[in-house]
Amino acid sequence: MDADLESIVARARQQIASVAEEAQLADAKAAFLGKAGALTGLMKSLGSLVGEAKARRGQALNHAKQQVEALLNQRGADLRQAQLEQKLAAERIDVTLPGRGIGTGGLHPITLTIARIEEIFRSIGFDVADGPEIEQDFYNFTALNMPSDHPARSMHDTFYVAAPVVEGQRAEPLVLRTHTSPMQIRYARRNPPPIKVIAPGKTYRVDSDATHSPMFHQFEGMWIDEDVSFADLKSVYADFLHQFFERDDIEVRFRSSYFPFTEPSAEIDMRFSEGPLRGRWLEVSGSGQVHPNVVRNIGLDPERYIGFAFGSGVERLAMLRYGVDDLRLFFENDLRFLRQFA
Ligand code: 2NM
Repeated sequence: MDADLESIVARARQQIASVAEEAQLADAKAAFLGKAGALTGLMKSLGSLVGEAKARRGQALNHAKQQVEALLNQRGADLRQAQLEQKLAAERIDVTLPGRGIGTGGLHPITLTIARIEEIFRSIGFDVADGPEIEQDFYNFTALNMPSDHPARSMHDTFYVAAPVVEGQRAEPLVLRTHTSPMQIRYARRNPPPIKVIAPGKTYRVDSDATHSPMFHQFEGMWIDEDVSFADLKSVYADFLHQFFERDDIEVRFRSSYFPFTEPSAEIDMRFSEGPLRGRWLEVSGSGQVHPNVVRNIGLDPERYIGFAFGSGVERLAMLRYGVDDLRLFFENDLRFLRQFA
């Protein structure tokens, strides 16, 4: 081959070998075979030759061109292969690695406690009611004999929720229920006596400190029939406490109190006669005889029907049962705490 062509092919070999990415190959191709390429220029000068010399030079040029094309193709193939191998290496999945494992979930201590409470009350013949957490004023307050000027109705104590606008009119504001009694009212209006029901669930009040959370859990109970008495309340609640704490050394006492929805009303206290809390009276529930106005509001005649109701805090009982000393532990979701109940 002619010396000038050999040196062009040698230059091409060098330049093509130094190309690191497929996209840059086009530049190398243009430098030798493009419009202004080194070989293209020489092709054009073929016209000035004739006969044998022209044929020989033509063959030599073609040969040089084929060599450059072969170099370009080979380098392109090499680069694509290298890229593929890099991608495969980067995306490789080692199927022999051990699996991540499936963790075992657990129920939250408050959920566990509510389940226990439901089980115990079902064993004493109570049904379990369910209902909305966003309530109408009627079910949360009015039906429960709480007059319009009752302090619990103030914005200070209750989370109000703007009701949707229907046909251009905004309905009465709704409230995040401040107790679970509205569920009992709903239940009692749908079911005939004897009414024997508990209503467990979340409740909301504007309150937040070391011993109060804006959301907490309650369970309220109600038993209404023609001859239900305070003696029944005391035996039901004492039975519940014995089953809940799984111990016999429990005393129960009633202390006079006031609630708008009961008359008379009483606090229920308990004390253990053994263990670290022995001898200390602990307040565990509010209670009372269901107020005649409330009996009327659920559609029954208070001259014929009578009963009792109580309301207790789930967190309070869970703390006593499990020995938890800070209410906030239930809401922080620290797994070190929660795993102890799993
Ligand atoms: C309490 C204390 C006393 C109560 C009353 C009613 C209902 F629906 F019958 F009116 N449910 N719960 C009640 C009574 C709740 O909580 C401290």
